[in-house]
Amino acid sequence: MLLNTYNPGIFAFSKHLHDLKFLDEIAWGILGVPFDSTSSYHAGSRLAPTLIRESSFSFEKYNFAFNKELTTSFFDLGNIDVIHGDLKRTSELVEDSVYELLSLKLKPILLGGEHSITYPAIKGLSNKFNIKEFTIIDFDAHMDMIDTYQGEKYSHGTVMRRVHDLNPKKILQLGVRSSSKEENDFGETNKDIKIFSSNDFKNLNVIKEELLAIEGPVYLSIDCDVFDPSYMPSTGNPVPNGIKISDFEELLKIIAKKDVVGFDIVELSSKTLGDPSAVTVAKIIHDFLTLI
Ligand SMILES: [Mn+2]
Repeated sequence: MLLNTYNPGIFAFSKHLHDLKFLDEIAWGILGVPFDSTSSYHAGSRLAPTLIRESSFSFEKYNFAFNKELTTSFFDLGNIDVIHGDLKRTSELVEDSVYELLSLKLKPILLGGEHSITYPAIKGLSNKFNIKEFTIIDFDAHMDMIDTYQGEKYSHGTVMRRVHDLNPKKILQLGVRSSSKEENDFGETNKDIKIFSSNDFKNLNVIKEELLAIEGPVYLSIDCDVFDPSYMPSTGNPVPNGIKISDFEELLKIIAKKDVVGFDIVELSSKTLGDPSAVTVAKIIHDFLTLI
């Protein structure tokens, strides 16, 4: 069997799996991770991969915002068969699945699920790439940098601290507007962490320059709570005063020119087909695949 997955539907415009064996270029592989067991407020992101895929069919192949058609090759491999309530075993499945994708010459796109899945995704990549050369770009309302959350080392609230333990070159956190004092102090004392708050988006050029200067492999993680709740109400831990979609699009144009080796979008929490938050997440994936 190809990966430990099942398929509840595919993302619009994805290629058929039987074309995989004819693939001679690098392409992208979509994996859903319907896991939300450590969610601390509005759980429900286990349904997000299905809602995102369903929403993806509302878009044209031509992407008006970027005057470009979606021509990137990608395959939707379905959902990882997660073990609800067991982050450790689910993380092992995510890490193994990401590594397996790489052996198929596919770069991972993970549809969360909660943010904790980013850590095993990056670990899976670190089996092939040198993690010390990685820049992690993390769009998030929260720092997720606390050492333990409710006594747990591994949780959606500690995920970027665990990623930091892996010693990437840099963690760039964009759109932050919520943290503990301990996390903020940790961010200020560690020079490999750089934070731009959502208020820093008033001067977007400074953030653009930071992104333009990135060299080496990039892992992009988008916690959809980075967006203002007016755009993205259906998320696990919404926080007022978030970033705008138009600002994000400007930054995505720069990020897409970098050597992005993996991408996840997490924390959509909804039960409603056609939820505008799910449509927005699907559009971000469509934009990413158009620009990359
Ligand atoms: Mn997060």
